[in-house]
Amino acid sequence: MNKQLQTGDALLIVDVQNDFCPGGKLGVEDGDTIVPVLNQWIAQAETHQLPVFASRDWHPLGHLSFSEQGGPWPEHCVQDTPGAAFHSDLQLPKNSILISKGARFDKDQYSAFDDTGLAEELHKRGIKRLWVGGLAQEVCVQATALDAREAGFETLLIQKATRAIDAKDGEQALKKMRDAGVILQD
Ligand code: VGL
Ligand code: ZN
Repeated sequence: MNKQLQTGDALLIVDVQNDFCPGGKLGVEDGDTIVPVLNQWIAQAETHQLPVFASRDWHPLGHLSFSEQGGPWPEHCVQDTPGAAFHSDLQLPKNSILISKGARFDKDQYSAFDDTGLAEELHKRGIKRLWVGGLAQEVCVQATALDAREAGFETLLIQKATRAIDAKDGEQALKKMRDAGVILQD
């Protein structure tokens, strides 16, 4: 399936955390079904000694994105809570590079590129192409993939490795990503 991985590629796994999986505070239907798929891609990345980047939504208590604070979402992914932990079946390599986001007091960060320095780090490592998967398809995955294109990376969305909160929004997100030059990989 993924023998396409080559030098200059990296895997970018977006927010595969308990709160975005069934039973979580902002659970995506079948969100956990992407975990075994991602594990196969992780194994391939390791075989080819390619870097694995993993972002996590990492909010302080009382974050402005929470409905109690007037934001759009129920409280989720609070720092150091079980809901903010990566899904326990996700086999992240020990040398994965973590990107924490959503800890700012002035704005939310849906994209793993939003004021995190990620684009610079990827350029520094000679990464040209990104394989993206994770949760949720129409929120942080979309924002991340669009920013990846903007930053000049060839970007592939692993469709079997992402799920949407809402099916219609997910479809719209796919269209937006495709229009921006993201390759939808099945
Ligand atoms: C996300 C909603 C709120 C995501 C993060 O990771 O897709 N969605 N915060
Ligand atoms: Zn969030």
